Formats: sequence, C-alpha cells, structure tokens
Amino acid sequence: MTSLHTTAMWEPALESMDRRKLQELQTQRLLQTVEQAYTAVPFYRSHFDLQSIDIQSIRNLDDIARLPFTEKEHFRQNYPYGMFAVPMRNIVRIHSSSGTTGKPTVVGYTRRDLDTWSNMIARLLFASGVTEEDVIQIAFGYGLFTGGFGLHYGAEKIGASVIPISSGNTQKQLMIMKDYLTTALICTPSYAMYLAEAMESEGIAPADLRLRTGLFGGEPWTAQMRQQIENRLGITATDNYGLSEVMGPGVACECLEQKGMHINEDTFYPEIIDPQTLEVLPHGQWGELVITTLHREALPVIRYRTRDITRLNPEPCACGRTFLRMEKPSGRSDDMLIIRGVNVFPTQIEEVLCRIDDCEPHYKLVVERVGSLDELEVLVEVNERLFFDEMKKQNALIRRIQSEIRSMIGISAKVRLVEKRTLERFEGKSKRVLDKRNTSG
Ligand code: DLL
Repeated sequence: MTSLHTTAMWEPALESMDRRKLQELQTQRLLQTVEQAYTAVPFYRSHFDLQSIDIQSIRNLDDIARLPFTEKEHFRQNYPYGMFAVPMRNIVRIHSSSGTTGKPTVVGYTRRDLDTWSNMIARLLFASGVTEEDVIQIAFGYGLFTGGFGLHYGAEKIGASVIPISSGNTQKQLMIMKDYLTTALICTPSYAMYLAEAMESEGIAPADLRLRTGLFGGEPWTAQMRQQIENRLGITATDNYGLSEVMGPGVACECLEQKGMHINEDTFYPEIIDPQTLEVLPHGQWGELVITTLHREALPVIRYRTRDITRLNPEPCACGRTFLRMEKPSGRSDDMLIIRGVNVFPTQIEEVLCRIDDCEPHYKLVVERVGSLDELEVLVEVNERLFFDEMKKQNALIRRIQSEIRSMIGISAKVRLVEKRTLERFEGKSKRVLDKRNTSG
C-alpha cells in the first residue's frame, strides 16, 4: 500500500512494528504494570484482593479482561497522591484535571515518564508532517492542564521552534501568528474556529500567514468542523487524543491520511467495552474506550474507563504505522443527552449544522423539561445576510434544520437563529450544552 502523505516516523522501529512482536512487548509490559500496581499502590492491592485476583494468573493480553476497571472516582477517593506508585522524591511533575464536580484528578510523572510523554508528542507531530523546520504556536493553556506543557516538550524534542503563547488573548495570537511566521497551530478545535473567525474580522487572509498545519484535540469535533477549519485557515488539520489520567495528549494521533487516530499501543493498551454489560467488544464495534498504561512509572493505570465512545480499526494504514486506529470519539458517555429516551451526542447536531451553508459552526444546545417532556432547543448563529433577511427565508432555514435533526437523530427540536457572534466563544474546551433539567430537578 502506498500513500501520497507518508511522513517520517519519530520512532519507526516501534511505530511500524510487526504486530506479533508488538503483542509480545505489550504482554511483557502488561505483566510488569500489573505487578507494579499490585505491589506499590495500596488501592490496586485491595481492588484486586477484593475480586480475589491472583496476579500470577495474569499471563497474557486476554487475561486483562479479568482485571477490575479503574474509574475517575478512584482517583478522587485517593486524592491527591494515593494512586502514585513511586515515592514523591521521584516525582518531577504534577498535573491535574478539574472535573465539574468533586475533587480534581491528580497525576504525577517521573523523569522517565516525561521522556516517554515527549516521545509520544514527537510521534504525533511527525505524523502530521511537523518537523524541526516548523514554528509551532501552542495555544493550549500552560498550567495544571496537560495540554500546554505536554505538547511543549515534545515540540522542543523534535527541534521545532516553539512559541509557548498559551491560550487566550486572541488579538495577540493573530499578531504573533503573522509576525513570527507560525507554520503549525496547536489548540482545541473550538479555539481554532474562534481564531479563524477573528482573522476574518481583522481582514487577515490565510495567504497573509505561513500557517500550513493545525493539530487539534482535547474535545470531540466532527469531520464537518474539520472541513470548515481547514478551509477558513487554509491548513491541513489533524486530530489528536489523550486524557490526563493515563498521561495527557499523545495517547493517539492522526497521520496525514486523516482516517482515525493511531493509538500508541506500545505504551497504551486499548479495549472497547459495552458500557452497560462491561463485556469486551470485538474490533469494529462502537463502545467505551478502556486504556491500560504499559509504560508508566509514577502512575500505572489498569483498565481505565475513559467514558469516550469510539471504535477500533485494525486495518493496515497507508502511512505504514502498524498501530491500530480509533475513530473520532462521538462524545463522552457522560456528555450524552437523553432526550425523550433518545440518546443524543452534541456532535450529531454539530454535523447537521456544519452541513448547512447558511449556518455558522457556533451553536448551543439547551435542554429543558417542560411539563413531563424533555425539550431540546438548538441556538445557531447564521450569517448576517440571512439574519437580516426576510422572515420567509429564516423560517425555511429553521424548518430545514429541524427536518435534518429529525432524520439524523429521530427527535424534534426547537431551533432559534441568532445573530453572528452572539454565542459564547471558547479559548479552551467548548461548553455547548446547557441542561436545565439537572438544576431545576
Ligand atoms: O484534554 C488531554 C489533551 C490535551 C488531549 C490536548 C489532546 C490535546 P483531559 O482534560 O483529561 O485531557 O480531558 C480528556 O477530553 O476523555 C475526551 O473526552 C476528551 N478528548 C481529548 N481529546 C479528544 C479528541 C486532555 N481528539 C478528555 N476527540 C477525554 C474527542 C477528546 N475527545
């Protein structure tokens, strides 16, 4: 299989490894991880003992299905450092992720973990064709969030010129992008969209910039949103995935084929489970992604339930990487809205809206209980021409959106057209859902 988009690999011996050899490596690392978790982390010892797991009986990759899951709640119960497997003197970095409720999840890294992490990021950058020739603008928040620092050290590792601008300050982002000749932009897809819009209102055209590529992640986004970002910024955009509990960004990344994200399987062992029955599902089926770390010193994590809904594709990829690919997550199972009994992911609405020319890719979903019925209202920005246009055209657009939502998801929704730039914009992860049912009881 040949590809027009082949880029160099950062660690070709691992990234294009024969799958049988890879499984041997995974098995060896899994056994080490289980042993390390059991002996060094009291939480895992009691977690396994409670289920009468004899760790000597874990001998191959299939045995993993007998181990219990780790959940976010376990991190909270062991706040702050109870999940660490090494003494604090060996920890050189601490990050944390703030959930919406409860205590934050605290994660630690040894020196070797940081080295592993920057290699994962270096792989991700190379997979998108970014090299030492590039000037990378990192517009993820630097701080406790893993996005900024995580990507930073991998970018330095490949020898690129890194601009650690962090998130926010959109005017300055544009000035720097233009004056410092940025070639690669790293942020959330919603911030990329915001920057594209700000560029348009400042009268900056893609041709005025050197920007050629964007690496976006940290939240779900649709193929349609990618198309919009690519067109408006004049770039190629790739997706990358990760989560703090198992490391941060760098768990999986797209190559230039743009057909799913290669999971760094030498470092993370993926499974897909049915979130109801908790059974492991075969490749190709949609379900919840579960990850076991295979190479963490500070924080081994066994069968972490990510809540992200995706599926795995084991087909060989034209880029030559042998790691299997995960499809763009359609969303998190805990972000899924249940509206009148129908499961709705915000990304499904995004897909509908992005397909319609007069709609801008800025929307908000408001869910309410009216009487005993759930009601979904979709607020969507429309371009100025249409907003000030006659009622008839607006009504026609509303009917079209409603009918596409009905045919895609099977529910009826109220639709409200709003003027351009009236909905909130996001410098980090977007928050597009307001579920009033939870607050009103
Ligand atoms: O968002 C790590 C990260 C930073 C990844 C920068 C990529 C780029 P958390 O804050 O712990 O970590 O959030 C993790 O974000 O479980 C997914 O629900 C979601 N997520 C991350 N990347 C993607 C993606 C970082 N590419 C949670 N597509 C995960 C869809 C994503 N969802």
